[in-house]
Amino acid sequence: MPDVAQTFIPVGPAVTPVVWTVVRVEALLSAPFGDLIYQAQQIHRQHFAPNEVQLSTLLSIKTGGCPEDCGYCPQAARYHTGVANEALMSVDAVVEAARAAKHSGASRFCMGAAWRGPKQRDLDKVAKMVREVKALGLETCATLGMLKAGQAEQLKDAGLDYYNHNLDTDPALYGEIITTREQGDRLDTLQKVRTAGIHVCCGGIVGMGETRANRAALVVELANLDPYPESVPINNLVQVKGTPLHGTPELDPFEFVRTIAAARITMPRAMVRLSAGRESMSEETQALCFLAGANSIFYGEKLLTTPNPVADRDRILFDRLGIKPMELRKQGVGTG
Ligand code: SAM
Ligand code: DTB
Ligand code: SF4
Repeated sequence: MPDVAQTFIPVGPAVTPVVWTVVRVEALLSAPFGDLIYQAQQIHRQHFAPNEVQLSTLLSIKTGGCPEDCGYCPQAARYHTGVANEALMSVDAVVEAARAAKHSGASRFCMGAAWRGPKQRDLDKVAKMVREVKALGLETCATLGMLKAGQAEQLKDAGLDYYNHNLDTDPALYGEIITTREQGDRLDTLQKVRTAGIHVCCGGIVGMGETRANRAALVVELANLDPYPESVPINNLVQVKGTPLHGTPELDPFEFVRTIAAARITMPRAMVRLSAGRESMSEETQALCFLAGANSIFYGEKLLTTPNPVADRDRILFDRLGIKPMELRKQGVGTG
């Protein structure tokens, strides 16, 4: 296994670039579990306080009826999943939910919409939401699909800190999971987000029937973005009846933990988020994810449309593990 810890020379805000290869990351993923976790934990401690985890709360501001065909997603109109198609929420209702999230302890509020991309009229309303949520003293994040020219700048002006746009899977598998867009479209939007000066939140989903080599390829693609994303959500597929991926054999939890470790090692300064899939994950697996370098979670009883552990359950888990919620000032994005 390459001694990755030695290849990173932290030099202030930038890090000496390293080009990752699938062979190299597959070697990481295939290392003895203890060696991999030890290395990830060492790198984690070089860059972060070891027992702090950041809390993001999600809200689906526009649910269901999406024209895309993502094989994992309960919100695609073409699948019969029982998710009702709802209009874009009012600004007041979103701000109320953000206030409740802050009260419950979240530091970042992420607004998600089931769109291929936002229409201009809708984006104007989302910009108002961002402005008001930011004014509450929360970090803001939005995930609205593909952006057109000027839209990222509009969101930045409104105070958007992060834009979530996932690469989702190995580029070689992309066309088997989504046919209504190409991964290159995602890269275009990510570039627009970067150019507008918004932090990038970009990760993917595992547990979709992929191989270890596919997971390595996803991690490589994320880590070789220049610069790599500030936030990296690693989702375990939430299987929803009616979606094409329902019934996929479950991923070995240790493979999930390995993927987190590989993300931490290859993107040492990123916030690595243990994202979807916690509802059906044991506390022990979650603890291993934190040990492997995960330092962020989605917090609150719902993701977008599917369940997530209730806040009390997470508070108890944090107490048992001696983990504290990360304070906003340590997360690299000011609220001013
Ligand atoms: N429509 C926008 C888009 O696709 O970028 C924003 C919302 S979309 C629901 C955000 C992300 O949620 C997707 O990129 C995918 O990674 C994740 N996601 C969707 N369904 C999921 C599932 N069943 N399990 C895990 N992650 C899922
Ligand atoms: C991300 O990577 N995971 C979140 C967030 N970004 C938007 C979404 C998970 C969605 C899980 C399925 C659902 O609840 O609809
Ligand atoms: Fe639509 Fe996003 Fe779901 Fe794909 S993941 S179907 S784009 S809401």
